[in-house]
Amino acid sequence: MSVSAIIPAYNESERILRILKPLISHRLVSEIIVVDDGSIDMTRQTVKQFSPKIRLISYRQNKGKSYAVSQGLKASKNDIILTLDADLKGLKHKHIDLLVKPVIKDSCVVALAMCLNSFWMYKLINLDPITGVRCFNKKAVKPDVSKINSLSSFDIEIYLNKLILINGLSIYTYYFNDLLNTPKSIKFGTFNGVRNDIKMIIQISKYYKFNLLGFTQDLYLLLKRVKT
Ligand SMILES: Nc1nc2c(ncn2[C@@H]2O[C@H](COP(=O)(O)OP(=O)(O)OP(=O)(O)O)[C@@H](O)[C@H]2O)c(=O)[nH]1
Ligand SMILES: [Mg+2]
Repeated sequence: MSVSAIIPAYNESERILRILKPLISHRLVSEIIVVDDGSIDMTRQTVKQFSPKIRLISYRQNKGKSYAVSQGLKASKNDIILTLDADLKGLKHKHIDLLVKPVIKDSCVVALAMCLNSFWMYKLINLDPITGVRCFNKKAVKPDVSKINSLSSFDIEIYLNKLILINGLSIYTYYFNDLLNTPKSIKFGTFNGVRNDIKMIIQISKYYKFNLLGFTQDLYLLLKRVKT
């Protein structure tokens, strides 16, 4: 059983090699798909130069993270999918092993990662519902690519969580205290970073029709699916 890694990337040329290196040398990862989401930096060239083995999907217009992941899902050849943010710092084989192996063993398991700088409350409850670092079996989760295309940029994780609940899957969570997710404020500057964070919160709230109870309810149901 091998794994397709999907990496949505928007202006990540300075960071993306940090995750491509451990991925390309991992024996269980047979396909790496980078979706260059209309980047205006050198992301495309950086990936191309790094290795011809990487499948690069590139388009001019920025369409948001959800759309980028949907394109990766559509193109992926394997059932086991590992999604990763392009801006992770410290990714190692051991992290990939921990996320991928339980899903290879059991298709009804979804593995979710937490980074050192994940939101403190998520660390407290041992579940980051909006983590972009996750592994799942495409056949068990059954994502509808056309549905994802119509989601807002940062709704993809919430949508995948709904499918975990609908399909009665189990969750394994992993806390990696040596893995970091680069915050938007570092990538885009404080002003644009905060603006993007607010945009993300509004998009997720809209998904729940501004009903905080809906989000909390899903979180509670997801927590009940967590296996220790
Ligand atoms: N911000 C943003 N990221 C995108 C987009 N399309 C793809 N991505 C990728 O989606 C991943 C996550 O984006 P981030 O902006 O870091 O969002 P996040 O990790 O959820 O939030 P932070 O905690 O601020 O890091 C990265 O690999 C981005 O390159 C887009 O349109 N906007
Ligand atoms: Mg980030």
